[in-house]
Amino acid sequence: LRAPTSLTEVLDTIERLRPHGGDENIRVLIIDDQESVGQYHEAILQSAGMRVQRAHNIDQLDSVLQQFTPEIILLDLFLPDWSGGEVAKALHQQMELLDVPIVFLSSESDRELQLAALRSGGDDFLTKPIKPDFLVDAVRIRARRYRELRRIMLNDGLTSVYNRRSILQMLGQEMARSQRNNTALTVAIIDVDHFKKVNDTHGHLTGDLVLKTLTQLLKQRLRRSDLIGRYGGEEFIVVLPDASKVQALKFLDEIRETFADIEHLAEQPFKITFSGGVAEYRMGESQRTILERADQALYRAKHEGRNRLLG
Ligand code: GH3
Ligand code: MG
Ligand code: MG
Ligand code: MG
Repeated sequence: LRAPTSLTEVLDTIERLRPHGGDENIRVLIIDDQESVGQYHEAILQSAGMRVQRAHNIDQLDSVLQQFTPEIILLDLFLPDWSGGEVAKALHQQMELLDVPIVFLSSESDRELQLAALRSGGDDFLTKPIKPDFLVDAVRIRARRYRELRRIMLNDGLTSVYNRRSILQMLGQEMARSQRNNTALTVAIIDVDHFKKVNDTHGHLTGDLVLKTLTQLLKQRLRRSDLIGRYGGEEFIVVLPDASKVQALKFLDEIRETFADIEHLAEQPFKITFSGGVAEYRMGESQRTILERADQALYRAKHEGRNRLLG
């Protein structure tokens, strides 16, 4: 194994790698029992602008994964208490890491043993020692592809908010968290009023733009921890952790007013509104129940004249 290089060599490497990175903050997890090796790889990847966390044993791995979601994992094959293959299998069994690329980084040069490791669930095999710029490129290419696929998988194609499947999954996670920490959680269903008329009068492309404007406004105005997803057609789910029903109604009502004032561009500019139903999570209730309650509130909001939020 190549020992950590001289300072000049490290600085040279940093200089060479700088032009590419810095902007994308790729999250890399390095699992290697040898701390110095992990540190060396970390220094290389950090100098290319990546965010790196290291684990040198199984306890560290557990605690790192509790607060860090890697976009690629570099995994040593030879570890004192566990084999890299077993670790790869265990990692891929976790929901969050189901499809994260796992790249073995090992001095093993025997092709048969490399293949055996890959069969256990790794995606690729790189051999140590590895050239710094090769390591950076190998990591960057795979992590970018993972990030892109994940974006397509989780987001709605038109509005870029979460799609139905992912917002529902996240709602489930937030409900569990709320229950665990005994904190408030409120869910809203928002539905554009008389949206069919926009399509009929101004065309579908204009309708699409209205949906994009609405989601952009929601993204701008809501807090970072709030989650927005497309439930269906012109219906959106907003998940507001740590917000009571009263607080959520207040946030969303300001957004409702702003939206109602927007002049949408078309041959004949027009205004449009939305209605919403809000429900605060009751400990232990099912996802289906809370969504039903929000939907019933939405139904009342429509019934009572639209352009309003009820809970
Ligand atoms: P209400 O106030 O009762 O909600 O009336 P509405 O017209 O908004 O509701 P309705 O469910 O009758 O119509 C929803 C329309 O949304 C019908 C559908 O064509 C349109 N729609 C659904 N998804 C899209 C989309 O992605 N783009 C566009 N332009 N229209 C969409
Ligand atoms: Mg090792
Ligand atoms: Mg609707
Ligand atoms: Mg509607």
